[in-house]
Amino acid sequence: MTNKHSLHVVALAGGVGGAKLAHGLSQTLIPGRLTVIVNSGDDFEHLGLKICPDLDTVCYTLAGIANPTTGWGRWDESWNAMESLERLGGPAWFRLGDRDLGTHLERTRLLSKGWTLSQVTDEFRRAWKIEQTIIPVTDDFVPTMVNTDMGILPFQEYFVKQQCRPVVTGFRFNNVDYSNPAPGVVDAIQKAELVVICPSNPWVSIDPILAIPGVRMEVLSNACPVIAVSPIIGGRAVKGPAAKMYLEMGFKPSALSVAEHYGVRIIDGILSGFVMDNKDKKMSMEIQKMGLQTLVTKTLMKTNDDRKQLAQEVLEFGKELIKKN
Ligand code: FO1
Repeated sequence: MTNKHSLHVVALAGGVGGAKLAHGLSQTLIPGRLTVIVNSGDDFEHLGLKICPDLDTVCYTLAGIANPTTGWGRWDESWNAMESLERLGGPAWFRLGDRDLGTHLERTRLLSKGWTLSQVTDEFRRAWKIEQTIIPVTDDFVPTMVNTDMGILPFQEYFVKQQCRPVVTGFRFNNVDYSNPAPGVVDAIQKAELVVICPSNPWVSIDPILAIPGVRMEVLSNACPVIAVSPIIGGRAVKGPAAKMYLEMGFKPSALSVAEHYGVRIIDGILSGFVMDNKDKKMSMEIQKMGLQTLVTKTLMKTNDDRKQLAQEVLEFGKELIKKN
């Protein structure tokens, strides 16, 4: 690996795909130069515990303790508590492993003592020896609600309980107008020399971040490049329901649709650059015609080397855009 980069970078991330690129960035940037701002729209209360799936996925991944098979939850997990709960007839549709449960128990305990979610996250990050900053986008409860043909469903009921089967017609971020960015979010965006939108679901991972009052505006007020990495490769989502959502919302799932979703900064969007997979090379001209600089490369991250390689290329691309700015 070449020398680490010293840019101040903000990464916006949701779950598994976002966490992988954030992990790559954390390994290619000098400690302290990366701030990962994480979606909190998936958060919910379950079994009396505060569960923050995307926050935990990002933390576990950067700490090197994530489950490599599922992408979420802990590595080397056991399921005794779930088995015991199930035997008693309790709700076992949302699988919480024994090790993972420790996180939710301690987070819930600290929150009940008056800590904020961002304070708890910072405490956990230190305990897990993560050297980069990780912040939930907001300390307020702004749950994503999914409008479907089965009615309005809280996100985890749609995603896990119903296995993303209902047809999606829209999304709502409850309480968003009354929410504020968590401490550190605005500062990090103002200081950023590059903003990277990780390959997360645009509808339910990135939009809930940009919807928190002030966040989108701060990104736009900073003249630095904003680069998105497409989570759609060859018309399919690498993981999760993004492609299905695009179809159901009336769009063809493609890298182009993702670029159009975020839009171009000089018009009324947010992006200056777009990173897409080799498989979608044919679309790059069309995306350039929108007014975006493009990087076509291998974006599928199967190994840790893939994460570092993609991060390295995104940072080099970002530096080129900074020079052109
Ligand atoms: N996803 C599932 O598909 N099934 C589960 O039982 C499940 C449990 C779970 C527990 C803790 C956690 O942090 C995440 C968990 N996830 C599970 C993943 C999660 O709900 C989604 O991947 C995200 O919300 C989407 O980014």
